Amino acid sequence: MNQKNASATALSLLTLTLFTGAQPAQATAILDVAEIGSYSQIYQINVPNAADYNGGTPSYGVNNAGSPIAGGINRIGYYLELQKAGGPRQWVWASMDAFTQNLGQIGVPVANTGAVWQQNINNLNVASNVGSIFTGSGISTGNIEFWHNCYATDNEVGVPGANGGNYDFGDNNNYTGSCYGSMQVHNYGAGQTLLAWNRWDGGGNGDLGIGNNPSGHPDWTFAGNAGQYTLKSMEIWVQATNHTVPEPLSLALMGLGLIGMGFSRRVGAR
Ligand SMILES: [Ca+2]
Ligand SMILES: [Ca+2]
Ligand SMILES: [Ca+2]
Ligand SMILES: [Ca+2]
Repeated sequence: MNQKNASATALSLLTLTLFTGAQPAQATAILDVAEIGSYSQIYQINVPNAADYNGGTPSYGVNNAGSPIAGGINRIGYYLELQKAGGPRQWVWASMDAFTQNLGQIGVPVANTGAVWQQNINNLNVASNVGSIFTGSGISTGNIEFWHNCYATDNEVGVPGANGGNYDFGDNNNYTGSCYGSMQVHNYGAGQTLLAWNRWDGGGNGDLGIGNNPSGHPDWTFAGNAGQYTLKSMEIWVQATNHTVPEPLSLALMGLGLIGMGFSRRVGAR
């Protein structure tokens, strides 16, 4: 499948939503994230309750990692959308300057991807509908903890403010093998985990959350709560270096035009 243009998809989703009058349960980053128009989708995955990948490829619903981004990758964005039965739909978006040009190494960091990212990230943009999330753009205090290993609480790489006594935004991945697994994006300056999905290499129910875990370890380690969500979708998007940014006005006009066409057709059919 080719990479989908976010704007075109957004229009069809918007049109569909307006005509059916119903917000889809799963909104996707296209409807939630203002900057998504200049990004292309690389991955989507419905997070399973439990996983033990052991280097195998996760069951992505969308996987465009085989289609290279002409001219290179400028930015990478992670989006997590969660909902419990009867609860509010919650989402968070965290985009950052590209930390790799390898699309195969921006998804779930299972062993066969060779991806281990334990580092700061630059120019973090954060958007969310969760009130406790510190949002903003160009944030200079982002970091990621992506690995397939087991890990310990000590602050191995000296992330400012991290607690050596619990699992948070500064931990130690000094173990080998496909054991537990961590996929976490943080804003250490705000003392905040933005999104976390852990234990996809450990078997047993995964750890999944937006923001800091209010009880237990802040980065959701050992929460084992993935089964509590009826909606749990992660999306990963990239912005090409030579991207174009669609103008909001023209997008809106195109949307109105489409709606107008549908409306007159219905009127004419009377
Ligand atoms: Ca720690
Ligand atoms: Ca951590
Ligand atoms: Ca280490
Ligand atoms: Ca494993």
